[in-house]
Amino acid sequence: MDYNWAKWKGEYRIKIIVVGEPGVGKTSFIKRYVQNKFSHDYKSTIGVDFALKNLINNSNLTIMIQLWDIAGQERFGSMTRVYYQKALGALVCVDLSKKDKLDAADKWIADIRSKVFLPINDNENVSIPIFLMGTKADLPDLISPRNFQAKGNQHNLMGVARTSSLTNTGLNEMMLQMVYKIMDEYSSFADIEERETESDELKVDEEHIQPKTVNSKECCT
Ligand SMILES: Nc1nc2c(ncn2[C@@H]2O[C@H](COP(=O)(O)OP(=O)(O)O)[C@@H](O)[C@H]2O)c(=O)[nH]1
Ligand SMILES: [Mg+2]
Repeated sequence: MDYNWAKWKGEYRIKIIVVGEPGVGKTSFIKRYVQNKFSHDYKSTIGVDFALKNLINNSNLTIMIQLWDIAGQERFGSMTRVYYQKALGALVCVDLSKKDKLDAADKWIADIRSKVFLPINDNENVSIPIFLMGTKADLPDLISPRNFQAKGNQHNLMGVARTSSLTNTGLNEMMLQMVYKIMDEYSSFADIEERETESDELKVDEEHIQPKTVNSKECCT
């Protein structure tokens, strides 16, 4: 795929949430992609954590990816709304070496689609883009590419990718593809400058409130 990043200028931040059953390799993916490290030790994640990576960083354009790891909450099969808040994309992870676990993707996709929306105009919300991420492609006896793609089609997902964090296969291409599509369709939600303008408006409101407080103090001493 060809990418033409030059069509955007400015500073963008994209929150992407990473979900899926315990042990599928979510934390390993984030570690590999952001720090280029891999470990075989299984440590379940405690607490919501996120990692930042600059995908593009030149004088005209900065695209920062914020990858949110799950908080051990994956045990409950769904996540809190806070975790999903302001996400612009989701990676639903399934372990390619567990043929009977492909359907676990269904409930994660349903959970995301019931909890997070992008208001594209005054009366229309859309669900965020979702990628189906197959993990551990280095192992034998994998879910077939055909069945895997069929799962993506069944849910009308933005894309599917077969990856391995152990061998660092497919991760960069998957992220480029996903972020490019998010920028193409939803860059206004990722634009940091637009977001700062929003918070400036909030500050103005606070200033309106402050003088009242001062007045009331003056009145009563
Ligand atoms: N063979 C192989 N093992 C992996 C891969 N990614 C993760 N693992 C292993 O799978 C286990 C669970 O990984 P982890 O990232 O903690 O899963 P999480 O619970 O989804 O965060 C660990 O023992 C990892 O070393 C991979 O690409 N290939
Ligand atoms: Mg984890």
